[in-house]
Amino acid sequence: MSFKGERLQDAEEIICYEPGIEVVKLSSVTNQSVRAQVKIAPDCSLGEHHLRLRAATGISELRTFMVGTFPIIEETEPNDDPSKAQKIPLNSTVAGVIKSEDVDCFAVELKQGQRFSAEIEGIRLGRANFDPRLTVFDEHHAIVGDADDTWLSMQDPFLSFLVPSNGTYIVQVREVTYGGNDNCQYLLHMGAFPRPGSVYPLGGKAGETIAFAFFSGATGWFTNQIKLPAVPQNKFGIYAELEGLTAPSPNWIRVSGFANVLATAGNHDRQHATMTDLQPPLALNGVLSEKGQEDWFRFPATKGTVLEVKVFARRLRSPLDSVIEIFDAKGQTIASDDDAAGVDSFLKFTPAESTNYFLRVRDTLGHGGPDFVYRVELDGVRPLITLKIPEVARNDTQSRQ
Ligand SMILES: [Ca+2]
Ligand SMILES: [Ca+2]
Ligand SMILES: [Ca+2]
Repeated sequence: MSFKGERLQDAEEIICYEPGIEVVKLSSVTNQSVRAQVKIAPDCSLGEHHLRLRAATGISELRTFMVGTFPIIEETEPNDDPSKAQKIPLNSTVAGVIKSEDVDCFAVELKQGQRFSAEIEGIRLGRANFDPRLTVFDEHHAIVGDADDTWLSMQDPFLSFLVPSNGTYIVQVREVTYGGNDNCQYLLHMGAFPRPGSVYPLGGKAGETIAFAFFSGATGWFTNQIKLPAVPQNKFGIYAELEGLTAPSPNWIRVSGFANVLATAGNHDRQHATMTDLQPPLALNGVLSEKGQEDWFRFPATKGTVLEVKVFARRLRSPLDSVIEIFDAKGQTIASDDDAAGVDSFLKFTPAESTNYFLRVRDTLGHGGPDFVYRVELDGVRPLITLKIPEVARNDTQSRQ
């Protein structure tokens, strides 16, 4: 691990904010660079870890370090031309940089019918405003896969497909407009791992073990049993596992203090609404898997007790642009919303009677698909204090006026 910067000559310590990374020693400390030997524990949590360098005369801004499951291979230039592609074994992570007008090519040997996934972590490393693009070519220079941005990982692309025929494939990384600089660092994961774009349900009750179903075109749906943390969390990353391999980055869910209600098959009109007798707070979960689909739920509410109805879809990287409506027991609309929380919907209503109410969920443009997952939380109004610190930079949590 190396740190680069200014006035580092009296560095004394690396402060790690999460467990699992042990600093064995600091070496070759100069005023502009510090190298460290670190040991990562086998049970170290995957994903982003947060570090600071402490020197005798000050402390650095926060920096991030990603922990993954694959061995890291450094990119070697020249690799711009496919004929110079660097050979990479499957289930490896390449650490590279895209400089101005740079193109990086890697060669992988693939067998017909096997699953091949490639995923870039670029913008998510938080080093630069980097917009990577990922393209895979076969031996005849025909494009087999091409991705720029994704719902799950935003500007970072991934691909996952079943290999059409045996051969040497070229995996190409570049900046989408052929820009780049020394800070456009990336991790490129390549292998047979699963790369689901969506997970269902989008949350669960704190402390419970829940069956989460992951989906990608290359795997179909598959299920993992995952134990949720004991305390509610607004956004929690879960890593899909299939055939002993783990996805390189998480899918995002909610960990709540209340139970799930799952959509029942065919709940696409009021007569076939998914019915629950659970009183709120609760979470309604479903997938708008077909174009034009709408999902209906029936739930009880208490006269005069204000309810907040919050959709979590786009915030958790679902492509869904939700619209919700609340109907009373007679079928009259009493509240509706489209975009009160970004493109996610939010509304408050006060039940006039203690009776059953209906909720309808749909996509604003009638889109649908296996990744159009949603979660609607029905909760009472709770007192809340929010503290906001002006964001100076993504990785700077120190106060600065
Ligand atoms: Ca290159
Ligand atoms: Ca992109
Ligand atoms: Ca909306």
